[in-house]
Amino acid sequence: MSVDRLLDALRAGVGHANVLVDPDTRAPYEVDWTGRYRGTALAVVRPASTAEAATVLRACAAAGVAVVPQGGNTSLVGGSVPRGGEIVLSTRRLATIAPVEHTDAELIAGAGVTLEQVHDRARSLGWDMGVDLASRQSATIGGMVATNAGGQHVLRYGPMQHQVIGVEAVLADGAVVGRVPALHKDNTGYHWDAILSGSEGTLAVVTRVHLALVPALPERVVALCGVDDLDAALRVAGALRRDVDTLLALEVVFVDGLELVRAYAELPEPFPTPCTAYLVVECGGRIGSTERMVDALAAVLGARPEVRASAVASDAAGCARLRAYRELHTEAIAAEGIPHKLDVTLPFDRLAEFDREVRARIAAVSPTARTFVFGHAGDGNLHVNVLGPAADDSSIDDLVLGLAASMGGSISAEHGIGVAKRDALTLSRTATDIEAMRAVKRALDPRGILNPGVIFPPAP
Ligand code: 2HG
Ligand code: ZN
Repeated sequence: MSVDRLLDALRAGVGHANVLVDPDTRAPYEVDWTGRYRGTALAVVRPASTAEAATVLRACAAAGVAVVPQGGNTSLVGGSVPRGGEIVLSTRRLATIAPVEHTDAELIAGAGVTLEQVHDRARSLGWDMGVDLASRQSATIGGMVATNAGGQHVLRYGPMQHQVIGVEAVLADGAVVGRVPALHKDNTGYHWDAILSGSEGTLAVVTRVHLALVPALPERVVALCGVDDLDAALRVAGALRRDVDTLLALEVVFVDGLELVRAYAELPEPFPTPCTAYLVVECGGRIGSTERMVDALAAVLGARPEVRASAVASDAAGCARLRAYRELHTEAIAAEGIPHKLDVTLPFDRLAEFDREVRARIAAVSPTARTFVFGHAGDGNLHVNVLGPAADDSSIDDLVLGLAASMGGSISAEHGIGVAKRDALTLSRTATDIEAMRAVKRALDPRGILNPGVIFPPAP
């Protein structure tokens, strides 16, 4: 099929206005959030229903043209932008949120519904969504399932996969699989939500998701606590995990990142004397639980010799002010340049050693590089952001991922593999694992149409 015939078939499927070929209208879909990954698409196609998405995939399969599924385009590993010549299938018009009969503890969200829209709807029903991310205004539910997104509340509720009751998705040949609404217990063979979780658009395009909500915890308490190093932060975190049963998040930042955020957002110095590392702790509870949460936090923080200074807030504005020291890291770093973003997990007992070692090794090979480390202390997940090296220089990425793997860690805790880490996949998965994953890919997408180049290096 010629390109013109493909574009005609796509226009017939989704309407003329939803096939974007003009370079200016395509442009925002062709570059990732960090500016590090970009490519030219043949067109951007915006289906508004599962049936339209199936038509798009059937037409692309017939033409042998690759498809890059894209939701909110918040991937940090280059997994949602074209490499060159593909059709970008934007899920943004799959934007319906529907209730589930007989319960308000669940929702059915189109793939293009944003996380913030799910939060708002869930909260209006007296419930909440178990996943939260700084990119909540843009990140979409379909992409979050496909990447098994994590975020700040994994400690309490697990990653995106744990919030999913069922999915509906379109395979590369246009066949629709899965079941929405789904049943809570349905052990009838392979689970599409599990198969597609972490598939990063390489196996199918998620179109609708049946989500489980969590009970709303309207009262929040946030603490910021300064310590001497990551070892100390982890010891305090361990005590909080043991003794505070309302924990939602246990995050860590360091003084250099905190200073960057302070300059970026004009925030005050949190304590009279700066500390080397800071824990940001969030608790959530039902109405009437604030005092109990404050007391529980104060009891642990007051008893730990590692704590040099602490501040606790229980009003919304105060909580937001303390959270901002952590949450604004990504934005503040992006304002300085295009970062190399590495997202690793380490065994808890190697985290502090990794932090020391990674900074020293980066400084040794790239003395002008600026390294920022922050992350989800409760999950053993550190984000290493490096400013300085050219966007196409992968030596720092290789160094960080190699170090994490050599210390028993994973090269991706929550951001996925995308194109950024595909050459490092062998550091975290065995050759047998990778061949089995490739076999699944071949079975579901024999012509390799869906997101080629993501997760696996292109065939030589
Ligand atoms: C976070 O935890 C996100 O804030 C982004 O996963 C991390 O910018 C990053 O590297
Ligand atoms: Zn994160």
